[in-house]
This record gives sequence, C-alpha cells and structure tokens, in this order.
Amino acid sequence: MTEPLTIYGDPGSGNCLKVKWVAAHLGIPAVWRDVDVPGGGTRRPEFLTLNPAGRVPVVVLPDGAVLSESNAIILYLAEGSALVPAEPLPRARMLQWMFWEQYSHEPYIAVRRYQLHYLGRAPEDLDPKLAERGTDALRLMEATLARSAFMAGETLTLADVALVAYTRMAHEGGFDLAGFPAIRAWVGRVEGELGIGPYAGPA
Ligand SMILES: N[C@@H](CCC(=O)N[C@@H](CS)C(=O)NCC(=O)O)C(=O)O
Repeated sequence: MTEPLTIYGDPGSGNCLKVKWVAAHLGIPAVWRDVDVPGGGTRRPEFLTLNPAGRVPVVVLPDGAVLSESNAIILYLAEGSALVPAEPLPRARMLQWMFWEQYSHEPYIAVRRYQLHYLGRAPEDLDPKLAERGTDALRLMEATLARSAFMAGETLTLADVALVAYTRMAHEGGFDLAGFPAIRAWVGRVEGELGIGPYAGPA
C-alpha cells in the first residue's frame, strides 16, 4: 500500500485507536479524520452514507473500499505480518480473544467508561452488571497473563492490540488495576511493542 488509507475515528475511542496503532506499527500510510462521537458525529447523514451502522472506526482504502468493525479492519491491515500467526490453531487462538473482546470485555469496560467519563453519570446510577462482568473479564485476563506473556501466547498479536485498547483506560470506567499485576505488566509490554507510551488521556 503506498497511497494512504483514511481512518475515520474519535481519538477517545479505543476501537479507533486499535486501527491507528496497527497502521503505524506496520508502516501503512494513513490519514486520520476526526469524528466527534459524543457530539453526534456518527449520526450525521454524511457519516451514515459512509457507514450505515453509524459507528467508528471506519476505514476508506486507497481504492475507495469502505471497511468497518475495528477487529475486521486490523485483521485486514495485519494479514501476513507477525501480528497474525500463520498456523491455524495460534491464529484461531488470537481470534478467540478478539471475539471475546467484543462480546465479553468491551461491552462492560468500555461502556462503563463511556457512561462515567463522557456522559458524567454517577456510579450508583449505572447497571451493576457493567462492573461485575467487567471485573470478570479482568480476572480472566489476569489468569491468562499469569501463564503467558501475551494473550494468545508468547508473542504480540492482534489479540493484545484489541484487548489493550480499553484495558489501559479501565480506570476511567472505575476499574482499579491495582489488584491485577499481570495485566499491568502486560499493558506496559504491549505499549512498549507498539511504541505508544503510557495512557495519558485521549490522544
Ligand atoms: N464493534 C464495533 C464497535 C464500534 C463502536 O461502538 N464505536 C463507537 C465508538 S467506540 C461509536 O461509534 N459510537 C457511536 C454511536 O453509537 O453513535 C467496532 O469494534 O468497531
């Protein structure tokens, strides 16, 4: 790829940052276009023409093809790279964690963060399931990372990119990582490998 692709994203969104990080890590030229999610940018008619699902991230490839869903986008970008294991079982293990991220991690940790941090809702007004299920997700990650350096084994894969996105911001969702030492060490390893530095608020 020599022509840049365009990433439509909100810099406060972990789902969008996944795409930015993978493109940068792999040296894929990319132009970032801000879409203001809290300001309703994903619901404007011109954006809905691009992605009728009304969500970021969205990528427009150099040939004009449009792709959405963060984990589908990063898989497309990283095919053939060291971020995607070539062998079927390690590849499936990576995908296992990427699907898990979308169904069992992001809907609790990212959603609680959005409600607290962006919508300014009080913790007592939130569905308690968000904290319970988010903590369950962190416990499973902690147990996994006590056994291996990365989520799908001993090397960085897209599973780590997908999961680090909201785990490193989990404190903004009211999740205290103090009791999860293996996760904290892993966040540092992944940030180091991606060259993104420690989380210091929306980029
Ligand atoms: N499963 C999607 C989730 C995308 C998503 O929920 N994006 C949020 C920002 S993180 C969004 O665009 N929300 C805008 C809206 O719901 O109007 C992905 O991984 O890309």
